[in-house]
Amino acid sequence: MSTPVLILNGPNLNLLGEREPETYGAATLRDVVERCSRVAEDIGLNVEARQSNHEGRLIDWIHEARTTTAGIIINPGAYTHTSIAILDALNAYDGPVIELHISQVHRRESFRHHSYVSRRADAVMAGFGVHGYELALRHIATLLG
Ligand code: CA2
Repeated sequence: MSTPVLILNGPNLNLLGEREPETYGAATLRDVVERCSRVAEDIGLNVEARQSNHEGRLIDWIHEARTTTAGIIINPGAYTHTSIAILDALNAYDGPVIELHISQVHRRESFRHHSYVSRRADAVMAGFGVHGYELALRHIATLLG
């Protein structure tokens, strides 16, 4: 088995598919993880998916990922726009990092236009809907060779 890619989702993303389908679509987080697992199998990757509503827990998982994962796909939720602590944790991570947003954040409120995480991310995706997770996985596969 290859070293896994971590798919990390931040606050409120556990509600995917339950609220605001016009912004975030109808798929649940479980659907997203299932699709990613299938894609990962096709392209010879392994995925591990985690979600938390707590900043510190996300940071602990990023620290743990330093020795256990080959790359990180992160949707930090609203912490994108507020968390220097998550940026610092990602700065201590050596593998590829892709920042992902389901919605096209630059078309939304101005407070969603700035991202701390983007200073570390090797690639940033926004507006691809939940399909973005699969695209990010394929991109990380090319980065990992
Ligand atoms: O577009 C994205 O993926 C976001 O990272 C989602 C965050 C938002 O704060 C960012 O600005 C952009 C919010 C996640 C909330 O997720 C929900 C999903 C379904 C229902 C309610 C909230």
